[in-house]
Amino acid sequence: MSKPSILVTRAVFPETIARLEQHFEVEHNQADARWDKAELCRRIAGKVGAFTTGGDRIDADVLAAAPQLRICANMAVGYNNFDVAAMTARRVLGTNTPDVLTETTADFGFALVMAIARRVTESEHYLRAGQWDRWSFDMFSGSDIHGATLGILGMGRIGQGIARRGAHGFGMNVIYHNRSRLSADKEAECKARYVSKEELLRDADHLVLVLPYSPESHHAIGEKELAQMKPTATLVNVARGGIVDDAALAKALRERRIAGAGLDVFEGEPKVHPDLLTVPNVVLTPHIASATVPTRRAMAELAADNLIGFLVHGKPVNPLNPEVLGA
Ligand code: 8YV
Repeated sequence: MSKPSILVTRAVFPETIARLEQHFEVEHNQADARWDKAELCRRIAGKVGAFTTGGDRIDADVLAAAPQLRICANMAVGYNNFDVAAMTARRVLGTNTPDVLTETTADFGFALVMAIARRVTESEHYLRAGQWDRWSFDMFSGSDIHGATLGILGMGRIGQGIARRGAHGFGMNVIYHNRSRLSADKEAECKARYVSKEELLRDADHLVLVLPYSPESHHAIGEKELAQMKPTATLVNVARGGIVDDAALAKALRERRIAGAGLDVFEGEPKVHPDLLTVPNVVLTPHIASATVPTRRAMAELAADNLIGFLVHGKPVNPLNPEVLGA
């Protein structure tokens, strides 16, 4: 009997592909070519499963091109690239890779907090440009991390990881805002205090965004919110582009209405708003918060577990629309 066919849209670890090949005919984008929507539609036609990443938009058009499709397994915890309603209507299961990237992403969130607060990349550029010719009392003075108020917008797993690092590692005063309040136990573990969004914006010295992207969180940080922050505050986004209005942020940075920003995600990435590229008080990284070798391996393996679990054993590990599994 021939094996079911699946598509792997991006280059991933050869070991993961070898494992998938034990169960499936695998079409693998080994060259990591950039596929536009038409190419994705062409490649996904006839496949029963797809191993996707955050850059692959799975919408009604793609689904229409793949009538046999039963599962899209995202190698990411975020899944705003999936039109889940359209997938459910077509009885296509979506899965993601939660938990395995929590601590790595929280580490990186903290790396950006530190890099922007202590002006690490800005001062490095200065040194590399040969501009450092003497010590001066206020050269690249930043803001403190220890003892400062860490604000977290979106208090899921990654937000809690960042809170724990801030509270336990740096003695920060941690405040957060979230759709729902954490249990008392979790708040105690993170030493975090629930506040309104207004208080969060007003009081945070370092504000970290870790909320999922949805139409409700679109431009959760725009001109109005930036105006509520302290001029000495920093902003870090390790969640999704689109949560921040990048044009408004670039303007606020240029006008020094906030002190700095650390951004790993952008509206319309991999394109970056040109104004963000020209302001000095920003640290920009290309969506690498989960990029350590062990974590990327764990994400790839979990996406493969979901494909094998569902297509071979009828039991996915991380179903996003479990209603598809019934009947
Ligand atoms: C991925 C991410 O690198 O997990 C997520 O939601 O944003 C990142 O870890 C990216 O989405 C590729 O799939």
